[in-house]
Amino acid sequence: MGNENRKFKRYTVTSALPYANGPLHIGHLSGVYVPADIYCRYLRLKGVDVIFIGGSDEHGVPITIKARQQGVTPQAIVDKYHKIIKESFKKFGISFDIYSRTSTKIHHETAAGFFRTLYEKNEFIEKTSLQYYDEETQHFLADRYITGTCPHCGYEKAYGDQCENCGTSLSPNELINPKSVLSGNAPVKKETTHWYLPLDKYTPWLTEWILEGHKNDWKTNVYGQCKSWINHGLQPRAVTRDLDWGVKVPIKEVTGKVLYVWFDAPIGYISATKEWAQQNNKDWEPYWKDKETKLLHFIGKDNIVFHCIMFPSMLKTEGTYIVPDNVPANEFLNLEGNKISTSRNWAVWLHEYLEEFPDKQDVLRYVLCSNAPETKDNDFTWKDFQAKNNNELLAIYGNFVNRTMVLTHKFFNGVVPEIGELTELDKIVLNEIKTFPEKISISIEKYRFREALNEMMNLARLGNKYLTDTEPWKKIKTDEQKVKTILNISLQICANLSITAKPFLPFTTDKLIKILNISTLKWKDAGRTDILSAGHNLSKPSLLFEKIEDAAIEKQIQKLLNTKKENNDEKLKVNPSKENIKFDDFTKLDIRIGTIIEAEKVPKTKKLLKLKVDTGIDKRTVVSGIAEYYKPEDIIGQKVSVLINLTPRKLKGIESNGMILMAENHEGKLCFVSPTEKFSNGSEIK
Ligand code: B3M
Ligand code: ZN
Repeated sequence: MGNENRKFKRYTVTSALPYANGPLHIGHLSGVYVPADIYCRYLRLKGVDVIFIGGSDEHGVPITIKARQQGVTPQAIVDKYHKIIKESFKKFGISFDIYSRTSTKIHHETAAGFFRTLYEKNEFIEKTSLQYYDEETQHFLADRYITGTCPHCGYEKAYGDQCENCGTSLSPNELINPKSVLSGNAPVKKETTHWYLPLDKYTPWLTEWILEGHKNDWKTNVYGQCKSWINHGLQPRAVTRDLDWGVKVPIKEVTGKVLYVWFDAPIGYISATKEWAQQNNKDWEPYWKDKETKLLHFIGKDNIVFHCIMFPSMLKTEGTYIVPDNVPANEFLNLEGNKISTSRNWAVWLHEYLEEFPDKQDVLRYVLCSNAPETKDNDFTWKDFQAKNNNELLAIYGNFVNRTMVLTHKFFNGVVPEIGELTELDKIVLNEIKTFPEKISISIEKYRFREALNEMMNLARLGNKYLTDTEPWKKIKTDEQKVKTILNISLQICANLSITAKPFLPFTTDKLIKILNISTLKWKDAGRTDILSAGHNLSKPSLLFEKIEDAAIEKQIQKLLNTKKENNDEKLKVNPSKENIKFDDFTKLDIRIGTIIEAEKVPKTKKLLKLKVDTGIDKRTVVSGIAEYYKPEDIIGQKVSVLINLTPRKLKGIESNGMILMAENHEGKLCFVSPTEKFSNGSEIK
């Protein structure tokens, strides 16, 4: 039941609401906002009724943590970044119909109202359970307030909601050695009551709707993730938290609890629509409730489960809403071979880009679209950025338009010449022009924006080649009539480009429209070869693109090299000493010399080895996160220090009895702590 060919009355297009806890970088643009913007601009050119929604996500733990780190209020954080983010979007031409924020009154009311409806329909499970609590700071530790070792990959800095190393979603209870982010202490458990959305209950519907209904029209990466979630068995998800920043839980006797950020944030799309409707004297409801509306969510891959499983389940359960027709999620964009990272400052920040390359928004839009991580993670490099500008935008698109304009001004005073008798080549080119709009449409409507962009450029390539083949600058001496035809046809291609390139390169096409001295055309005009009539006056030509010199690129590369160096210097710093402990505390540790007698990899993990260690007392199993540094076959017979009285714990289903002591250097590399002489197993370390 793919909906690709269905006609819809209107479109509601949402793009993920970025957390207002930092500025935007190229990864944001490439994964979500450039594709969504292309799509909406295209629909508008077609005259379709579309609303394009954006806004800042201003709740959630990342924001309160940042506020705490900086010693300011969460409100101060979101006010600051909402402004910066909104400004960046505007400068890059992301053409939202509304860019809202989730701290608005209308959002708090809408989200609370949504919760209340489900609550009153008895859709939630109310459950009291033991949850981690930081006694020192008196906080329950949900989501990012708690870190520990990932039970799946052994990564030691996994969060309570997700392991950023292996991407698995987690709950705080799954973390090994949990620690409070607030005090650094090991948490205790304390009773608390929360409301859960019973996702398990919706499994039959989700199976039918996604797994059967969208097998063919959803992207493979999106479909695959949904399938894996559903097949692994969905669990009830808590939709409330013990926090004070967020939308208050709208139940009378409840205090100190807010809605889970992933419950309120997607409702932000609805609140923003309401706000837009109020401002524009429209009715918001058809955009969310009419079956003739196509609802689309543009997001990054880390948001798939929330937009494909959780939010649709909420909408469906509420009962009056439509569910998304598609969720065209992208993979991630890397930068110069490394994962973009805010904490390591490994990013190209949009506000910084604009300082270096003012007026080159379209160049970045172009590069990010042509390189978009549509089916797999992709890489942004400055060299590629330069090459795409110089060899494609400038050499093909810019060069073609410029040659056409300059020649028309030179030979015909900037007046569109008449088309005369046609050669075979002219006929072929005229026919070919007609084929582009449909090719581009098909790709855009399938969310294949790279392909669509390439087709658009093929139109410029066609024009460029036509000029090169026909050489009007030579023919002018012998056959002026022919030159008139050639330039007329070339100008029609320029006019076509002002339509077909508009979704991708809005700033450039605005310039082009001015140069051609025409008003904005509609998508239905694309393909026409009589857009510009003979006798029409063109404006003065001006360059659409400029060459980007090596020096500008070197500067950017150097900036990244400096970041790399700073990160390494940072790592070289030795960690400060921990708090003093009593000697008695130390003597509680029973550390012995042992020998590794067996070693094997734990399947499906990157870091774990299952070891058998002779401790002198017994031969026991210890699971250790050293697989990245040691091969199993190389460490048989290795003398090690083992903490033997650590409470046994299960790692990947294997009971681990103790811990091998390792030294860790500034690069995070591990090595054994072994005796310098042959010491027998069971020797005590004191
Ligand atoms: N703020 C997560 C993110 O920025 C989240 C998206 C919300 S969309 C409703 O990755
Ligand atoms: Zn992990």
